[in-house]
Amino acid sequence: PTSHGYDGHVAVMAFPFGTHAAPMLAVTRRLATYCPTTIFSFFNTSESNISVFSTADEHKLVAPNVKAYELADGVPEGYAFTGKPQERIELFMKAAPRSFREAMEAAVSDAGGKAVSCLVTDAFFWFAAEMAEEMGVAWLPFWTAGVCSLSAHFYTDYIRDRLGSVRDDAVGHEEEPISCIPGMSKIKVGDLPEGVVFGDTQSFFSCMLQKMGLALPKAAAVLINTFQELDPTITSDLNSKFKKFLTIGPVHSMSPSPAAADTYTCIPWLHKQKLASVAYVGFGSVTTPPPHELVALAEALEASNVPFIWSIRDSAKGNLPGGFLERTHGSQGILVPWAPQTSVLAHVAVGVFITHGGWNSLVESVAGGVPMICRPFFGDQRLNGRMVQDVWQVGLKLGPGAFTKDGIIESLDQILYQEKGKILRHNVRALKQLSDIAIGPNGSSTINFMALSEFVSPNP
Ligand code: U2F
Ligand code: KMP
Repeated sequence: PTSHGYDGHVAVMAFPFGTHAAPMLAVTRRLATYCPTTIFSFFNTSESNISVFSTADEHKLVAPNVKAYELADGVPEGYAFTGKPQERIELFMKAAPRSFREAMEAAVSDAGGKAVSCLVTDAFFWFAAEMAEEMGVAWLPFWTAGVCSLSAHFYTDYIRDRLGSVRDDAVGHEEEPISCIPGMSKIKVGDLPEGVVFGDTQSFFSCMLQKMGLALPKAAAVLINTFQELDPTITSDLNSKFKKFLTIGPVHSMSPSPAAADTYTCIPWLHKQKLASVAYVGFGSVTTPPPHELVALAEALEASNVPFIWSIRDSAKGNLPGGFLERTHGSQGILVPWAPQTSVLAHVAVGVFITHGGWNSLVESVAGGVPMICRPFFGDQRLNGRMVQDVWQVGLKLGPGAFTKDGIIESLDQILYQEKGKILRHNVRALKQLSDIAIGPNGSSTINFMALSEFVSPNP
């Protein structure tokens, strides 16, 4: 887009790891249709751009007023990876303030000199608060997970003060409740993201989240992929801490992207299954469970004879028990390297979701009315699993975390065949209704989306 006829230029800054860029692009798509006279420059690494733009988006032109820009990944030339965790994230983040500034110059020049008028960024980019201030524009950070984890990061210093003795080592304190924060009475110390009070509180990642918590009150508005009725207490508390707090989710239904390709024919397979009978299994984009847990899960599925769709990377299949693929694939279930997850979870044949509890998966499961079995791994996932089991009561959380064959057999039985499952299904369907209302006409997420479009467009 050139400057002619356009009255604003929004720089959208995506985080290119985990499932952050996809919901960010979804929000950008919808905003661009609401604000047709505003230019949207979408900054993301080329690797992440390839995965988030569908093949339908020819030349990455999703709308005439949206353009994707390639951002440096921050890996120095000839760099030898040491293999430490989060190495790519650290390299990316260290280079990010500069990479974004450089890419933004190119976008401004492409836009015929139209200066950036607003920064919509992943909330991880705490440094964007300062950038926006220097540029004299609004900063709109987007938290791609839920309010519970956002609250944990916002209150990190406070929690550390209150739980002083627990610092660095939660052993023996895992079961202590976090009663000092509004809406978090069911949360236990051991559920917090690592780096808040236990684990490495000084790691690059923990510092990033802590700085984010301190920067958010400077934002013109904080955006989040949830609906306010899901956690009214935490939402209203954060609402009182931020200038504006806009719940604009579930993003995948509020701002739907072109339908994902069903390359491995999951949907036709589901059409042949009974109502609420299928287990869908998937652990998001970052994690694969360790080999012994994959074995436990495979054995449990086989022993319980539950029909399944398992989204599993080809590289992990080698860890499945001998003969499992031959005995089950195509008959009892299907194993696919990638599933059209939102459509799978929306299908009436799916009765349970075995998940790591990543936030996108969680809201997609709620929107599909599907109860969950959560096996959390890191970050916000333990908090999400706790909320699923003890607050919303829409699923079970495996404790103390790991999969065991008997644990999965028992959970599948409870959810698919026992009274417990009926209650969980009833509860998750009630949440689904609230979510549908939130994204409907005059719903809370719809109203908040309108407020957001007024921030980004000078003449809505
Ligand atoms: C990080 O999330 P993850 O990528 O690990 O997990 P999710 O938030 O659950 O997102 C996975 C997405 O990938 C999609 C699925 C979700 O939108 O529909 N997907 C698919 O379409 N097909 C497949 O076969 C498998 C997945 C992080 F790890 C979490 O802790 C955070 O909560 C999250 C958000 O910040 O980011
Ligand atoms: C890699 C990632 C993510 C991560 C850790 C990784 C990621 C993510 C989070 C996260 C951390 C704390 C929270 C919520 C999320 O951690 O994408 O409260 O969102 O090693 O890609």
